[in-house]
Amino acid sequence: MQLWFIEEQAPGMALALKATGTVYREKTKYQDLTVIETVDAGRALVLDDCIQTSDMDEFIYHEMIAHVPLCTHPLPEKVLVVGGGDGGSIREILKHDSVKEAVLAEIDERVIEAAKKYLPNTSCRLDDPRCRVVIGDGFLHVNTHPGEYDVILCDSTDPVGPGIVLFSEEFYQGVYSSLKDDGIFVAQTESPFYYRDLLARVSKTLKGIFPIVKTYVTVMPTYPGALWTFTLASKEYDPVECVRRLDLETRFYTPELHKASFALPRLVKDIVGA
Ligand code: AG3
Repeated sequence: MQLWFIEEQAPGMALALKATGTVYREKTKYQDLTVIETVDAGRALVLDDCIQTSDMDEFIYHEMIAHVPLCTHPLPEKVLVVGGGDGGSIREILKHDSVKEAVLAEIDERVIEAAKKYLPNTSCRLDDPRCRVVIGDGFLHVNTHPGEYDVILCDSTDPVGPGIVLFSEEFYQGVYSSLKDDGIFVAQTESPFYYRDLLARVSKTLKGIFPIVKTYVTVMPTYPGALWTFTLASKEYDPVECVRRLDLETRFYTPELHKASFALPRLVKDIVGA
């Protein structure tokens, strides 16, 4: 018998991963949470039928969401992750010695617990003394912590369910106020093929709030369309001009790739008006 996990990524496209079974499944207060064991991609975390991380490629996403802003900022000491309950972003952030505190504001405690138990490679730094976990609404958090953070990452799900508010102008205003005067924000902004309008809207909205807004791209084999975007918004430092060369242990990120990832395909330039 063959077992396949299939994510219907778009009405006419699906990604299938051959699986050996379901490791864990739970309906949390917010979403359907499943951990599967796959043949080629290792363990994968699936929320509401959407793959969030897999052992095969999570390092690409987490290194790119974390090291691009953290190597742009000259001295990141206090960092916030909104969402990101699997812990992958925290693991990367804590590779930076300058970071004194990494706060994780995750609304769904069950994601954290499941990741700790079933995705040890990703969640491995969640119990680090420099990491503080806040179970709660990231929207509320940024609106109640003015001027606190050097860097804020929005490591959200797709803009459906609990993640939808994290793509709103009101949230971005909160992020701006929660950053210090030279702070940097990065959000995962989905596939340019399947979330074209969202990417355009996020870029436009952030440009109305921050002086420097740039989109960068990477490849994510298990995500819809495989070409993935992040949007960086900065109060002072330009992510293409300022790239600190740190001795980080990475598998994907390099200082050269940092710069190169801002060289956009025409398709993406057209969407974000670059
Ligand atoms: N967050 C973005 C996942 C988007 C994937 N979408 C999908 N499979 N339809 C990832 C969280 C990792 N910390």
